[in-house]
Amino acid sequence: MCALFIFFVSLPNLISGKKMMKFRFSQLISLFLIVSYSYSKQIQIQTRQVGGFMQNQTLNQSQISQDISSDLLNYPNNFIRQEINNFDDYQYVVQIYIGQYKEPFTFLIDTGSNVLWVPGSDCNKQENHCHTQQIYDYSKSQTATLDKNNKIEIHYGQGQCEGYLGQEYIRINQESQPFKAQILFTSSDKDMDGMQAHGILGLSNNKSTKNYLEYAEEQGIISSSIFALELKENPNISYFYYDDIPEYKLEDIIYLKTASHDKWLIDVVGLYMNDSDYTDSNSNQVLIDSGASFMHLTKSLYDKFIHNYASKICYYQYGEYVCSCQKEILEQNLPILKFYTQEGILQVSPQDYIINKSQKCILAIDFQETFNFNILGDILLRKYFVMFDKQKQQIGFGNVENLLHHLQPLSMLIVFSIFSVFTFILLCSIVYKLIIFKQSQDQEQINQNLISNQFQFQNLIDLDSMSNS
Ligand SMILES: *[C@@H]1O[C@H](CO)[C@@H](O)[C@H](O)[C@H]1NC(C)=O
Ligand SMILES: *[C@@H]1O[C@H](CO)[C@@H](O)[C@H](O)[C@H]1NC(C)=O
Ligand SMILES: *[C@@H]1O[C@H](CO)[C@@H](O)[C@H](O)[C@H]1NC(C)=O
Ligand SMILES: *[C@@H]1O[C@H](CO)[C@@H](O)[C@H](O)[C@H]1NC(C)=O
Ligand SMILES: *[C@@H]1O[C@H](CO)[C@@H](O)[C@H](O)[C@H]1NC(C)=O
Ligand SMILES: CC(=O)N[C@H]1CO[C@H](CO)[C@@H](O)[C@@H]1O
Repeated sequence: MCALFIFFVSLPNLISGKKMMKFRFSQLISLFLIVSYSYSKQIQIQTRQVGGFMQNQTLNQSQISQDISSDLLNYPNNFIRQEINNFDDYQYVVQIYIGQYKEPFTFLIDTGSNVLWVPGSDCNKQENHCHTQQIYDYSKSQTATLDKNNKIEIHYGQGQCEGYLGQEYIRINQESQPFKAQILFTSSDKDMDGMQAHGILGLSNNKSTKNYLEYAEEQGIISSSIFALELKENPNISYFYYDDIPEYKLEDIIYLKTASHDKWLIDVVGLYMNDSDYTDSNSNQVLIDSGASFMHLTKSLYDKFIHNYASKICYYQYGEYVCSCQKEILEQNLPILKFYTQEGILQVSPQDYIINKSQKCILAIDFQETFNFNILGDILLRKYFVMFDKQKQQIGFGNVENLLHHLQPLSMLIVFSIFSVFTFILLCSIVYKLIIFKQSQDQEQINQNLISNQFQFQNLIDLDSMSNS
């Protein structure tokens, strides 16, 4: 850009004189070379920085892990991140320790619900059905408290459970200090048999209930209740970040205000499938829900998606759409879903929403008729580093590469418009200068004529005077 600008600034001088032109032109070329050289140098430096950053993130990961474990030994309270267990890219699960004997339990990370629950003592009863044999027997704990009069039922998109709210000591990590948090000890559950965890870890944005990180913060175990998810596809490792999220993860993150005080909802200003506008004023919000494996669109949007795109290369079988497995066919026939927010575009491409399940490529997009917003589950979360900040009521989306990549059309547009303005100015100045040049040439011609006329006139006068004398 700089080079272009200098080019334009020097141009008017360039055209103004023939003699000047030769001199200026060589000067200009060398200037242009210098500028473009330094510009390319700058780009090189930039990419090197990005490269270094990448190395930190990937190659030196082992070192970072070492740092964390040594941190754990030296400062038992200073946690950074925890590995997440990924079950077939369907369920993301972490381990938490309950009670004075640090009994380990696994929990599905769910930003879509607000209760932490574990199967309780009553699951032992014959008449009760629980999805797992492993229970937390609160009746043997000296620290657990619960209110048997307060029976609670929770309904999820799929499945439900019921039990009693209580309190018990828990630890985020085996080495962490214990803190007391609210837990639902279930007595039975239904349609939970596919769940690969003992319980669910509710991490919604509900203002009227505290999640376990807020309890930990309140009791001084961690300094902040902010958490972040970095979900990956198998075999890549997924991470759960909390307390102290590394600075480098927060570079280039965009923050979106939550649109609700009880859910991780964000406003979308537009929804596009490739370049077609599917913005729907009846569903202009999206829920960021790690408890959902798929994407659950509102029925009307889902119907349009199936009718206009998926039906061409996918067929319905046993409750799901089975699609072609060929990458080219998928990319040619299916659109990129683009959710435009105030700060950037969140997008999901066919390669993200067509997933391999036991040798079949199935459509990981579904519909729901309960809510008037779209639910974006792990399909979206796998694309971005997502930070949840309940205190500031905002969600951060990181993954520089993706966001920059997606915003590129916009920056290209800006560059293009600046370029066209400059080209316009250039053309104008060329035309203007040509006119001036022409005019001055004409003027010169006139002057010359005038001089020769004068000369002739002089001669005439001389002749006159000669004839007079
Ligand atoms: C990444 O590397 C740069 C230098 O290569 C260093 O200054 C920075 O602290 C590193 N960041 C992390 C998080 O390790
Ligand atoms: C938020 O929590 C309160 C108290 O537990 C509950 O009554 C309410 O239904 C929750 N809201 C949502 C949206 O889950
Ligand atoms: C995940 O792993 C696959 C292959 O194992 C690799 O191709 C891909 O780039 C990885 N993705 C990320 C985000 O690291
Ligand atoms: C799914 O897996 C099969 C082999 O297991 C592979 O050939 C195909 O490319 C995969 N498809 C997608 C969309 O990942
Ligand atoms: C969507 O756009 C991609 C390129 O961005 C293109 O390859 C694909 O064919 C388009 N899909 C449809 C259904 O138009
Ligand atoms: C590949 C790489 O960058 N490795 C570095 C990881 O960090 C250690 C200690 O800071 C360096 O010595 C390695 O060169």
